[in-house]
Amino acid sequence: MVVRSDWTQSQVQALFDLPFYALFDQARSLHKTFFPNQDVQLATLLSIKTGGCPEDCGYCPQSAHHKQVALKSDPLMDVATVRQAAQAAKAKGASRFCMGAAWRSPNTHTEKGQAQFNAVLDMIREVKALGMEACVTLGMLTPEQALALKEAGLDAYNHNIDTSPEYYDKIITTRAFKDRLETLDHVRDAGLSVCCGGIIGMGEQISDRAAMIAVLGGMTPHPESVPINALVPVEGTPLGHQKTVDPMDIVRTIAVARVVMPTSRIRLSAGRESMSQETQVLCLLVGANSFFYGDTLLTAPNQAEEKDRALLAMMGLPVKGALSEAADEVCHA
Ligand code: SAM
Ligand code: DTB
Ligand code: SF4
Repeated sequence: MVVRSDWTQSQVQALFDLPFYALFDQARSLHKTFFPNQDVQLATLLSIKTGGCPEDCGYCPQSAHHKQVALKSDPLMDVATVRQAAQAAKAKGASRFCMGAAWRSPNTHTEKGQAQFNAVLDMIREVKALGMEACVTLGMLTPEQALALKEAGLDAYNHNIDTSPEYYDKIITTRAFKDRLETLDHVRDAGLSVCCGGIIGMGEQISDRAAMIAVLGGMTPHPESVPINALVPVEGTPLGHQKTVDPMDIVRTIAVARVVMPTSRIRLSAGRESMSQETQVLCLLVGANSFFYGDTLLTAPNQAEEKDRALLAMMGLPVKGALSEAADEVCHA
Protein backbone atom coordinates (compact mmCIF):
# COMPACT_ATOMS: atom_id res chain seq x y z
CA MET A 1 0.00 0.00 0.00
CA VAL A 2 1.55 3.30 -1.07
CA VAL A 3 -0.57 5.53 1.18
CA ARG A 4 0.19 4.46 4.72
CA SER A 5 -0.09 5.99 8.16
CA ASP A 6 2.38 3.76 9.98
CA TRP A 7 5.55 5.67 9.16
CA THR A 8 8.28 5.47 11.78
CA GLN A 9 10.87 8.16 12.34
CA SER A 10 13.65 5.82 11.22
CA GLN A 11 11.86 5.03 7.95
CA VAL A 12 11.49 8.75 7.26
CA GLN A 13 15.12 9.30 8.25
CA ALA A 14 16.11 6.60 5.74
CA LEU A 15 14.43 8.65 3.00
CA PHE A 16 16.43 11.73 4.03
CA ASP A 17 19.58 9.58 3.90
CA LEU A 18 19.00 8.34 0.32
CA PRO A 19 21.31 9.55 -2.44
CA PHE A 20 19.49 12.49 -4.01
CA TYR A 21 18.77 10.82 -7.35
CA ALA A 22 17.10 7.85 -5.61
CA LEU A 23 14.89 10.11 -3.48
CA PHE A 24 14.15 12.22 -6.58
CA ASP A 25 13.01 9.15 -8.55
CA GLN A 26 10.64 7.95 -5.81
CA ALA A 27 9.15 11.37 -5.21
CA ARG A 28 8.77 12.17 -8.90
CA SER A 29 7.13 8.86 -9.66
CA LEU A 30 4.58 9.20 -6.81
CA HIS A 31 3.86 12.79 -7.78
CA LYS A 32 3.07 11.71 -11.36
CA THR A 33 0.92 8.79 -10.18
CA PHE A 34 -1.24 10.75 -7.75
CA PHE A 35 -1.35 14.10 -9.55
CA PRO A 36 -1.37 13.03 -13.20
CA ASN A 37 -2.08 16.52 -14.53
CA GLN A 38 0.70 18.01 -12.35
CA ASP A 39 -1.43 21.03 -11.46
CA VAL A 40 -0.28 23.70 -9.02
CA GLN A 41 -2.65 25.34 -6.57
CA LEU A 42 -2.28 29.05 -5.97
CA ALA A 43 -3.33 30.12 -2.48
CA THR A 44 -3.36 33.76 -1.43
CA LEU A 45 -2.78 34.75 2.18
CA LEU A 46 -4.23 37.66 4.10
CA SER A 47 -3.40 38.68 7.64
CA ILE A 48 -6.82 39.60 9.01
CA LYS A 49 -5.44 40.49 12.47
CA THR A 50 -1.79 41.41 12.71
CA GLY A 51 0.67 41.40 15.62
CA GLY A 52 0.33 41.58 19.38
CA CYS A 53 0.04 37.80 19.76
CA PRO A 54 0.42 36.45 23.32
CA GLU A 55 2.35 33.34 22.16
CA ASP A 56 6.16 33.39 22.10
CA CYS A 57 6.91 31.44 18.88
CA GLY A 58 10.60 32.17 18.27
CA TYR A 59 10.24 32.52 14.50
CA CYS A 60 7.24 34.81 14.46
CA PRO A 61 7.33 38.58 13.96
CA GLN A 62 3.77 38.81 15.29
CA SER A 63 4.55 37.70 18.83
CA ALA A 64 4.12 40.44 21.45
CA HIS A 65 7.12 38.91 23.23
CA HIS A 66 9.51 40.10 20.53
CA LYS A 67 9.50 43.82 21.24
CA GLN A 68 12.39 44.66 18.91
CA VAL A 69 10.45 43.67 15.77
CA ALA A 70 9.43 46.62 13.63
CA LEU A 71 5.85 45.60 12.90
CA LYS A 72 2.70 47.63 13.10
CA SER A 73 -0.13 45.78 14.84
CA ASP A 74 -3.58 45.96 13.30
CA PRO A 75 -6.96 45.04 14.77
CA LEU A 76 -9.34 42.63 13.05
CA MET A 77 -10.06 43.76 9.48
CA ASP A 78 -13.59 44.50 8.46
CA VAL A 79 -15.47 42.00 6.36
CA ALA A 80 -15.78 44.26 3.30
CA THR A 81 -11.99 44.76 3.11
CA VAL A 82 -11.47 41.01 3.27
CA ARG A 83 -14.05 40.43 0.51
CA GLN A 84 -12.22 42.92 -1.74
CA ALA A 85 -8.87 41.21 -1.10
CA ALA A 86 -10.36 37.80 -1.90
CA GLN A 87 -11.94 39.15 -5.09
CA ALA A 88 -8.60 40.60 -6.17
CA ALA A 89 -6.83 37.30 -5.43
CA LYS A 90 -9.40 35.39 -7.48
CA ALA A 91 -9.02 37.80 -10.39
CA LYS A 92 -5.27 37.14 -10.35
CA GLY A 93 -5.78 33.39 -10.50
CA ALA A 94 -5.82 32.16 -6.89
CA SER A 95 -8.36 29.44 -6.11
CA ARG A 96 -7.74 29.30 -2.37
CA PHE A 97 -7.89 32.18 0.10
CA CYS A 98 -6.22 31.76 3.49
CA MET A 99 -6.85 34.16 6.36
CA GLY A 100 -4.52 34.29 9.34
CA ALA A 101 -5.04 35.90 12.75
CA ALA A 102 -2.32 36.48 15.33
CA TRP A 103 -4.34 34.87 18.10
CA ARG A 104 -3.47 32.18 20.63
CA SER A 105 -7.06 31.07 20.03
CA PRO A 106 -10.38 32.75 19.24
CA ASN A 107 -11.78 34.15 22.49
CA THR A 108 -15.44 33.23 22.43
CA HIS A 109 -15.84 33.75 26.19
CA THR A 110 -16.31 37.50 25.96
CA GLU A 111 -18.90 39.43 24.00
CA LYS A 112 -16.20 41.29 22.06
CA GLY A 113 -14.34 38.06 21.28
CA GLN A 114 -17.54 36.35 20.13
CA ALA A 115 -18.33 39.31 17.85
CA GLN A 116 -14.84 39.01 16.34
CA PHE A 117 -15.27 35.27 15.80
CA ASN A 118 -18.65 35.96 14.17
CA ALA A 119 -16.94 38.44 11.85
CA VAL A 120 -14.46 35.70 10.84
CA LEU A 121 -17.44 33.42 10.09
CA ASP A 122 -18.80 36.18 7.83
CA MET A 123 -15.42 36.47 6.09
CA ILE A 124 -15.54 32.73 5.37
CA ARG A 125 -19.06 33.07 3.92
CA GLU A 126 -17.85 35.90 1.66
CA VAL A 127 -14.90 33.89 0.36
CA LYS A 128 -17.15 30.89 -0.29
CA ALA A 129 -19.62 33.12 -2.14
CA LEU A 130 -16.79 33.93 -4.57
CA GLY A 131 -16.40 30.23 -5.34
CA MET A 132 -12.97 29.97 -3.71
CA GLU A 133 -11.63 27.45 -1.23
CA ALA A 134 -11.51 29.06 2.21
CA CYS A 135 -8.86 28.36 4.82
CA VAL A 136 -8.25 30.09 8.15
CA THR A 137 -5.60 29.87 10.83
CA LEU A 138 -6.67 31.29 14.18
CA GLY A 139 -4.63 29.33 16.73
CA MET A 140 -6.04 26.70 19.05
CA LEU A 141 -9.72 25.77 18.73
CA THR A 142 -12.36 24.16 20.92
CA PRO A 143 -14.55 21.47 19.29
CA GLU A 144 -17.43 23.98 19.24
CA GLN A 145 -15.38 26.63 17.44
CA ALA A 146 -14.26 24.06 14.86
CA LEU A 147 -17.90 23.10 14.22
CA ALA A 148 -18.95 26.74 13.87
CA LEU A 149 -16.22 27.25 11.24
CA LYS A 150 -17.40 24.17 9.36
CA GLU A 151 -21.00 25.37 9.46
CA ALA A 152 -19.94 28.73 8.00
CA GLY A 153 -18.60 26.80 4.98
CA LEU A 154 -14.89 26.67 5.80
CA ASP A 155 -12.94 24.11 3.76
CA ALA A 156 -9.65 23.83 5.62
CA TYR A 157 -7.99 24.84 8.87
CA ASN A 158 -4.25 25.55 9.01
CA HIS A 159 -2.51 24.57 12.22
CA ASN A 160 1.16 23.67 11.92
CA ILE A 161 3.14 21.36 14.17
CA ASP A 162 6.15 23.42 13.05
CA THR A 163 8.93 21.06 14.15
CA SER A 164 9.60 17.77 15.95
CA PRO A 165 8.01 17.01 19.33
CA GLU A 166 11.56 17.04 20.81
CA TYR A 167 12.58 20.43 19.40
CA TYR A 168 9.24 22.14 20.02
CA ASP A 169 10.04 23.69 23.42
CA LYS A 170 13.27 25.21 22.05
CA ILE A 171 11.07 27.34 19.81
CA ILE A 172 7.80 27.87 21.70
CA THR A 173 7.22 27.80 25.46
CA THR A 174 3.69 29.20 25.77
CA ARG A 175 2.03 26.01 24.51
CA ALA A 176 2.96 22.37 24.04
CA PHE A 177 3.17 20.10 21.01
CA LYS A 178 0.23 18.09 22.32
CA ASP A 179 -1.96 21.23 22.35
CA ARG A 180 -1.43 21.43 18.59
CA LEU A 181 -2.42 17.77 18.14
CA GLU A 182 -5.56 18.32 20.20
CA THR A 183 -6.74 21.18 18.00
CA LEU A 184 -5.97 19.11 14.91
CA ASP A 185 -8.26 16.38 16.32
CA HIS A 186 -11.06 18.92 16.80
CA VAL A 187 -10.57 20.16 13.24
CA ARG A 188 -10.74 16.63 11.85
CA ASP A 189 -13.75 15.72 14.02
CA ALA A 190 -15.63 18.77 12.71
CA GLY A 191 -15.19 17.44 9.16
CA LEU A 192 -12.76 20.13 8.04
CA SER A 193 -9.74 19.50 5.82
CA VAL A 194 -6.47 19.69 7.67
CA CYS A 195 -3.62 21.93 6.53
CA CYS A 196 -0.62 21.09 8.69
CA GLY A 197 3.11 21.36 8.16
CA GLY A 198 6.12 23.08 9.59
CA ILE A 199 9.23 25.17 9.23
CA ILE A 200 12.77 24.19 8.40
CA GLY A 201 15.88 26.22 9.11
CA MET A 202 15.28 26.94 12.80
CA GLY A 203 18.50 25.24 13.93
CA GLU A 204 16.91 21.79 14.06
CA GLN A 205 18.67 18.56 13.08
CA ILE A 206 17.72 16.47 10.05
CA SER A 207 16.37 13.99 12.61
CA ASP A 208 13.90 16.66 13.78
CA ARG A 209 12.68 17.09 10.21
CA ALA A 210 12.27 13.33 9.96
CA ALA A 211 10.37 13.26 13.26
CA MET A 212 8.10 16.09 12.13
CA ILE A 213 7.27 14.36 8.84
CA ALA A 214 6.75 11.05 10.65
CA VAL A 215 4.13 12.75 12.87
CA LEU A 216 2.34 14.15 9.80
CA GLY A 217 2.60 10.83 7.97
CA GLY A 218 1.28 9.03 11.05
CA MET A 219 -2.02 10.89 10.86
CA THR A 220 -5.05 9.04 9.49
CA PRO A 221 -5.85 10.41 7.02
CA HIS A 222 -2.82 12.51 6.18
CA PRO A 223 -3.33 16.29 6.23
CA GLU A 224 -4.84 17.23 2.87
CA SER A 225 -2.32 20.02 2.60
CA VAL A 226 1.17 20.25 4.01
CA PRO A 227 2.89 23.63 4.05
CA ILE A 228 6.67 23.41 4.15
CA ASN A 229 8.01 26.80 5.22
CA ALA A 230 11.65 27.84 5.07
CA LEU A 231 12.27 30.14 8.00
CA VAL A 232 12.09 33.81 7.06
CA PRO A 233 14.50 35.23 9.63
CA VAL A 234 12.96 38.47 10.90
CA GLU A 235 15.15 41.01 12.70
CA GLY A 236 14.08 41.29 16.34
CA THR A 237 12.83 37.71 16.68
CA PRO A 238 14.99 35.16 18.54
CA LEU A 239 15.65 33.48 15.17
CA GLY A 240 16.34 36.74 13.34
CA HIS A 241 20.00 35.92 12.76
CA GLN A 242 19.53 32.33 11.69
CA LYS A 243 21.37 31.49 8.47
CA THR A 244 18.99 30.84 5.57
CA VAL A 245 18.54 27.15 5.02
CA ASP A 246 20.51 25.32 2.30
CA PRO A 247 18.34 25.12 -0.86
CA MET A 248 18.91 21.36 -1.20
CA ASP A 249 17.56 20.90 2.35
CA ILE A 250 14.30 22.46 1.19
CA VAL A 251 14.19 20.27 -1.91
CA ARG A 252 14.89 17.12 0.12
CA THR A 253 12.25 17.96 2.73
CA ILE A 254 9.64 18.49 0.01
CA ALA A 255 10.66 15.21 -1.67
CA VAL A 256 10.41 13.26 1.60
CA ALA A 257 7.01 14.82 2.34
CA ARG A 258 5.85 13.76 -1.16
CA VAL A 259 6.97 10.15 -0.62
CA VAL A 260 5.43 9.94 2.87
CA MET A 261 2.16 11.70 1.92
CA PRO A 262 1.72 10.95 -1.80
CA THR A 263 -1.87 12.20 -2.06
CA SER A 264 -1.45 15.45 -0.09
CA ARG A 265 -0.95 18.85 -1.59
CA ILE A 266 2.56 19.86 -0.57
CA ARG A 267 2.81 23.63 -0.39
CA LEU A 268 6.16 25.32 -0.90
CA SER A 269 5.36 28.10 1.56
CA ALA A 270 7.37 30.85 3.28
CA GLY A 271 10.90 31.61 2.14
CA ARG A 272 10.45 31.55 -1.64
CA GLU A 273 11.48 35.17 -1.96
CA SER A 274 15.05 34.26 -1.15
CA MET A 275 15.08 31.02 -3.17
CA SER A 276 16.45 30.85 -6.69
CA GLN A 277 14.07 29.94 -9.51
CA GLU A 278 16.14 26.77 -9.98
CA THR A 279 15.50 25.71 -6.38
CA GLN A 280 11.80 26.23 -6.90
CA VAL A 281 11.89 24.21 -10.14
CA LEU A 282 13.46 21.32 -8.24
CA CYS A 283 10.82 21.62 -5.52
CA LEU A 284 8.07 21.43 -8.15
CA LEU A 285 9.73 18.41 -9.77
CA VAL A 286 9.98 16.46 -6.49
CA GLY A 287 6.37 17.05 -5.55
CA ALA A 288 5.53 20.58 -4.42
CA ASN A 289 2.18 21.40 -5.99
CA SER A 290 1.06 24.57 -4.33
CA PHE A 291 2.43 28.08 -3.70
CA PHE A 292 1.43 31.07 -1.70
CA TYR A 293 0.66 33.58 -4.42
CA GLY A 294 0.71 37.32 -3.78
CA ASP A 295 3.27 39.95 -2.89
CA THR A 296 3.04 39.40 0.87
CA LEU A 297 2.65 36.31 3.02
CA LEU A 298 1.13 37.43 6.33
CA THR A 299 3.66 40.16 7.13
CA ALA A 300 6.78 39.11 5.17
CA PRO A 301 7.35 39.69 1.45
CA ASN A 302 6.68 36.85 -0.97
CA GLN A 303 8.02 36.23 -4.47
CA ALA A 304 6.42 38.70 -6.91
CA GLU A 305 3.38 37.43 -8.81
CA GLU A 306 5.02 38.10 -12.20
CA LYS A 307 7.88 35.81 -11.26
CA ASP A 308 5.39 33.08 -10.29
CA ARG A 309 3.59 33.46 -13.59
CA ALA A 310 6.88 33.26 -15.49
CA LEU A 311 7.96 30.19 -13.52
CA LEU A 312 4.71 28.30 -14.11
CA ALA A 313 4.65 29.26 -17.78
CA MET A 314 8.25 28.13 -18.24
CA MET A 315 7.42 24.80 -16.58
CA GLY A 316 4.16 24.48 -18.53
CA LEU A 317 2.25 23.50 -15.40
CA PRO A 318 -1.51 24.05 -15.19
CA VAL A 319 -3.03 26.06 -12.36
CA LYS A 320 -5.58 24.20 -10.25
CA GLY A 321 -9.17 25.38 -10.50
CA ALA A 322 -8.32 28.22 -12.86
CA LEU A 323 -11.62 30.00 -12.27
CA SER A 324 -10.99 33.17 -14.18
CA GLU A 325 -9.40 34.38 -17.38
CA ALA A 326 -6.56 35.79 -15.33
CA ALA A 327 -5.82 32.32 -14.05
CA ASP A 328 -5.82 31.05 -17.59
CA GLU A 329 -3.24 33.65 -18.41
CA VAL A 330 -1.15 32.37 -15.51
CA CYS A 331 -1.02 28.98 -17.24
CA HIS A 332 -0.39 30.21 -20.74
CA ALA A 333 1.54 33.43 -20.26
N1 SAM B 1 -1.53 32.24 15.19
C1 SAM B 1 -1.85 31.11 14.42
C2 SAM B 1 -0.99 29.91 14.73
O1 SAM B 1 0.17 30.10 15.03
O2 SAM B 1 -1.49 28.82 14.63
C3 SAM B 1 -1.85 31.36 12.94
C4 SAM B 1 -0.83 32.26 12.27
S1 SAM B 1 0.86 31.69 12.25
C5 SAM B 1 1.69 33.12 11.67
C6 SAM B 1 0.91 30.50 10.95
C7 SAM B 1 2.21 29.81 10.65
O3 SAM B 1 3.09 30.67 9.98
C8 SAM B 1 3.05 29.29 11.79
O4 SAM B 1 2.58 28.09 12.31
C9 SAM B 1 4.40 29.10 11.14
O5 SAM B 1 4.53 27.81 10.63
C10 SAM B 1 4.39 30.12 10.00
N2 SAM B 1 5.37 31.18 10.22
C11 SAM B 1 5.27 32.24 11.04
N3 SAM B 1 6.37 33.01 10.99
C12 SAM B 1 7.21 32.44 10.11
C13 SAM B 1 8.52 32.76 9.64
N4 SAM B 1 9.18 33.84 10.07
N5 SAM B 1 9.08 31.96 8.73
C14 SAM B 1 8.42 30.86 8.28
N6 SAM B 1 7.19 30.50 8.70
C15 SAM B 1 6.58 31.27 9.60
C1 DTB C 1 1.91 28.47 6.68
O1 DTB C 1 2.36 27.33 6.93
N1 DTB C 1 2.66 29.48 6.25
C2 DTB C 1 1.85 30.67 6.12
C3 DTB C 1 0.42 30.17 6.43
N2 DTB C 1 0.65 28.82 6.81
C4 DTB C 1 -0.44 30.88 7.36
C5 DTB C 1 2.36 31.82 6.91
C6 DTB C 1 3.81 32.15 6.63
C7 DTB C 1 4.17 33.34 7.45
C8 DTB C 1 5.54 33.86 7.13
C9 DTB C 1 5.91 35.03 7.94
C10 DTB C 1 5.02 36.22 7.82
O2 DTB C 1 4.52 36.54 6.72
O3 DTB C 1 4.79 36.89 8.83
FE1 SF4 D 1 1.06 33.98 17.44
FE2 SF4 D 1 0.79 32.24 15.44
FE3 SF4 D 1 2.87 33.97 15.49
FE4 SF4 D 1 2.82 32.00 17.22
S1 SF4 D 1 2.93 31.79 14.99
S2 SF4 D 1 3.29 34.15 17.70
S3 SF4 D 1 0.63 31.80 17.64
S4 SF4 D 1 0.73 34.48 15.30
